[in-house]
Amino acid sequence: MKTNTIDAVQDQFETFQILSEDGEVVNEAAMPELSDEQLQELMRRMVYTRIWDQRAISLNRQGRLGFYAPVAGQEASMLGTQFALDKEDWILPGYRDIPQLVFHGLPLYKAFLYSRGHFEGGQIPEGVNVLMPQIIIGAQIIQAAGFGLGLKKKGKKNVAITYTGDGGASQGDFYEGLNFAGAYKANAIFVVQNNRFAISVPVEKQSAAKTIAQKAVAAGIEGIQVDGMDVLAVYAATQQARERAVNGEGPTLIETLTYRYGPHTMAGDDPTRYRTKELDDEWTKKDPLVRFRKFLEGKKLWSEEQENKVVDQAKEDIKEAIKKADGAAKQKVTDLIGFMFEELPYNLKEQMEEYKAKESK
Ligand SMILES: Cc1ncc(C[n+]2csc(CCOP(=O)(O)OP(=O)(O)O)c2C)c(N)n1
Ligand SMILES: [Mg+2]
Repeated sequence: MKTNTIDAVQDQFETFQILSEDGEVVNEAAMPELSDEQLQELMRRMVYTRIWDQRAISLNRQGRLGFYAPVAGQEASMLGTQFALDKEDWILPGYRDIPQLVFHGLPLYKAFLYSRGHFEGGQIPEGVNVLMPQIIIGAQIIQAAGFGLGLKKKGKKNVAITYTGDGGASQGDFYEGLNFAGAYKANAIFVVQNNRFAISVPVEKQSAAKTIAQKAVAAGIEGIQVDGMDVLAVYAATQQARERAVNGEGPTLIETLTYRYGPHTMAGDDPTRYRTKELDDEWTKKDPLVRFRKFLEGKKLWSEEQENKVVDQAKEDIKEAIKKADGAAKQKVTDLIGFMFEELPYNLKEQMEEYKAKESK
């Protein structure tokens, strides 16, 4: 009797890579068809996001932003996936996935208002196909399965893409969502950004599985593990997953191997308590910006001058966006109550009256 199916399955999940850590092409056959301008745009977005992350961290320390989950290190995973989407595709993010929303059309000042817990940060402009970030770990997986089924039933050639972390892949919702999406061949893409830690818990302690990608097998869907520091590999894997989904071939689970250079959030965790310097150093060498910059420089598509231009632009945009966020009307209790229900229940009607009276004083 043979029961060693685990090895047979998980050994198939090799890490898909196009660029080596030195920016050399190691998989020419998988190279996506991107124009020089598109390649430069990918780099621009990653540099922009790195600067924005640095500014967001210092604005948070100054008390000028609220909740913030740093993204440095994860730019290729975030922006490589988003770059493969159509404007009409839908993004169902987690709390760290703000860059994808902004590059899908959410104005930057709204991202800042979201960070401040201001309701305007949650009001998505018409035509921007994103949902608000989910804080409940794994909840968006089930929503994406349903959303993807909805798109399919409407005959849309579009996908719902959702993001969670390695920790999210340990949740019940994750398995339920994948299974449902597989059963109904929903137009969905599930991205697990495996940054190796769920706050302080290492991925090795969360699961006996060698990869998260292999969890696709039990749901009967496609699964791939990608080098999440290689923006071209991430892009190519997402583009393929998208093609399959819109052609009725069902969902895909994409695991990106990545790392967050900063803390979990700005609420006060100290990564030195749960990560070694050796591990940090190992992943610093894999920096997605350094790798892609080397690749582009080799093709004479990127220069210090271009980089500086992006840095200046990012700083300028952030200044403008913060100014705009500062200009938002002060949030009132009646705003919060008013947005909760279309028809207020009696107890909230009472509270509404009470606060209206207080606020008018
Ligand atoms: C259902 C639920 N349980 C616990 C938490 C608290 N919590 C917030 S973030 C987090 C870790 C998530 O780790 P991971 O999925 O790897 O995502 P990452 O933050 O690393 O991107 C936990 C446990 C939560 N928000 N929701
Ligand atoms: Mg994680």
